[in-house]
Amino acid sequence: MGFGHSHAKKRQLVRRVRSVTKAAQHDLAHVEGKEHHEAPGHGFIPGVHHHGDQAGARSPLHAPPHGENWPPFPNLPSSHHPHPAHQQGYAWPSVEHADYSQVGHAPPGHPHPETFDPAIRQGAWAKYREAELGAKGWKEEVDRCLEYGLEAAPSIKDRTISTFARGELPHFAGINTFCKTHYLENVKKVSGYDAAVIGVPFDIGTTYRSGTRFGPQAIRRISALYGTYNYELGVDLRESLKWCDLGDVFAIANIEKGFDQISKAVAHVRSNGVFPIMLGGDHSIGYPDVRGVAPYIDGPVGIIHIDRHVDTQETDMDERMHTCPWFHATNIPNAPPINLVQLGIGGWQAPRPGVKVGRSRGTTVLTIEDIVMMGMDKAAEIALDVAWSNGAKAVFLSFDVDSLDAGFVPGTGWPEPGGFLPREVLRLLRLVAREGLCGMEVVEVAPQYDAGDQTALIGTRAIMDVLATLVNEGHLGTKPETKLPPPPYWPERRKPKTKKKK
Ligand SMILES: [Mn+2]
Repeated sequence: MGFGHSHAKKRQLVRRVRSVTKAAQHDLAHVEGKEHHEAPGHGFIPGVHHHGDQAGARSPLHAPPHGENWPPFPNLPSSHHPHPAHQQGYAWPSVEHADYSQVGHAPPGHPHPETFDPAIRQGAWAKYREAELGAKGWKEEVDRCLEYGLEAAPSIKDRTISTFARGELPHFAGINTFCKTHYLENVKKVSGYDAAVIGVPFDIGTTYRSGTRFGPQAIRRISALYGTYNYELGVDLRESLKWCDLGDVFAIANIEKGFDQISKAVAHVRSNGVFPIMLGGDHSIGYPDVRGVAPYIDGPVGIIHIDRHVDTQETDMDERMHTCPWFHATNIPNAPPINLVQLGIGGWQAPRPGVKVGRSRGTTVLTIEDIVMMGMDKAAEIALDVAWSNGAKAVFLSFDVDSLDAGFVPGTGWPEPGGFLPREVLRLLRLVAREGLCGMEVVEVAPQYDAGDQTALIGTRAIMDVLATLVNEGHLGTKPETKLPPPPYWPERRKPKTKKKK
């Protein structure tokens, strides 16, 4: 039955609609494509545009006009109803608008002129910032796509498109390097880049759910969703950063041999003066990652570790598992535990042996509640003060996706409720990256449990936001020049008195 009417009642309704006027009946018959007319030839012919066009000329098949209101939508924006000035199908010609592109310009009478002030609103700041970013990198990409991927078929109007997908577009096409950056097959050429992505498909350090060996694949796949430009951060990595994807480390299914392979790969990149970005992999890789970087830093290395778990015990189940990286990393001569700061710790997955190590070695631990109560900005300031204290010359960043609330990161080995919100941890990441980094890792993405790629997506986002910050703060790539005021909501850094010497 349905719709609250009996069948008989519904039939009456239909009849009433159909009998409004003769003209309406006629039009309805047209729409439904039914024979309905006494005049010979006045029938519906599929595929034939049978009513009047713009100029009023009528098809020979067409009988007299239907009245003043026919056709009903003469400017319908479709190729079915072409506009005389836009035969390709755009119904409305473009209109000349007043130009408000200069800083501080606002249309007269706008009720909130302060929304156009780049000094106080990120929305306005970013709009003007975009004009400063340039398009050289984009032009180079178009040239490369046309050279390697052939010019598009003649019917394609946009001549920047190639036949074979070789660049950012379409996002669903192409080979999944990280964010569609260059795959550098010959790693000996890495010195020509500012930053390099290293996949670390390793999960034999896991102590519950395995699966992080597929983390790099998952992060790369979902990274195809991203372009290189971020509105509110006012950066286009394509214009400001030379980066490449080195593919994956040949990870061995043995903890110690695996660590050796990872350290050698990371050391190769760092020793060439290139910023290494590791896609984990379980968190045991934190140790070989720092071991690959530290020898090339002329002084102490600080570690900023964002996680729900301290990961500072010596062994777990008799091996150096993913609960152990910072015990071993802080045994590296120039990675002292006094420079290790751990953010977001807490919950019911905290083996007590690691807590004891942190206590005796003097590491700095802030729980989620510490950070929520003091705010992200204050927590970041503490993290920077600790990591850069005592003459540290560089800082390594370790981001475990399980630092977020379990609801945001199902695709991980040890999800724990009560962690960061995405926007909290992204701000924290940007703030702790602002004084420069010597490398970073994103760990514990296990796509088998990832319902909609959202865990891999936050891993991707963490990398992108950190790279944007490093570029914007002048630590990596080329910082675009600017005439704008500093970005809103970016707190001034208060340096402690015991700050490193220049
Ligand atoms: Mn963790």
